Amino acid sequence: MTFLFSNFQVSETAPLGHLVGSLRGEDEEESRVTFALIHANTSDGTFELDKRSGRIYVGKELDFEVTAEYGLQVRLTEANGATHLLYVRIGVRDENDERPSFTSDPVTFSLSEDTPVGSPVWNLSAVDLDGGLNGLVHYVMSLREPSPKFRINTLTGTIYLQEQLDYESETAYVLVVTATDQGMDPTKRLSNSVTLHVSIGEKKEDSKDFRFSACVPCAENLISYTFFR
Ligand SMILES: [Ca+2]
Ligand SMILES: [Ca+2]
Ligand SMILES: [Ca+2]
Repeated sequence: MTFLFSNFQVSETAPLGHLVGSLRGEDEEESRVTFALIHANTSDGTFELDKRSGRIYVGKELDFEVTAEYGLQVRLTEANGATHLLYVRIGVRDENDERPSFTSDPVTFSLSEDTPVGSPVWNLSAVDLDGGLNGLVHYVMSLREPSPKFRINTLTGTIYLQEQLDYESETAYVLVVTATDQGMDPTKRLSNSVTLHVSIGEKKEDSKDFRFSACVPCAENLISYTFFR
């Protein structure tokens, strides 16, 4: 008995019945050889083997995100009864078929108007289950109303304050961030958006700093009051 190895690649979006590869050689005599699938790391018929032609077909829908590689063992029987064992490795090729997704949408948070400029104020994270560039997410802020007080780090998804907030002039902001994967084919990139509602809180006044005096004319006396808050 001899041991032989074969390697095939198939796209995860290959339709049912797609020809993955053929185990049959060029030799005329091989027409009398038969093939039998004796073991697979999945026994659910993901691949079908034609025992006469040695052709392997896709039998069930593939998903790179679930199984990226299969191993099959095939017994090859010659006309004279001699048998050989074939190890067949089938690699599943990733396609960009997963869309980035945010864990929650919309996102709501509040900031004090005295938040220092340059502070990170929120961290967004979108998950894309694809492999490699198909699953690498870039973030872009697509709506910055009413003014560009915020910016986002394209790679990390961290949002920073870039201008001083002022409760008296604006009490809320709506931001829209779009996460797009970096699939090799730019026309097939997938994206998803999230809306952020940011409410601005008034600065907590320090009672030591906040004091004023009022002079109230009262009868003949000028009385001085000091107010604390
Ligand atoms: Ca998939
Ligand atoms: Ca994929
Ligand atoms: Ca993707």
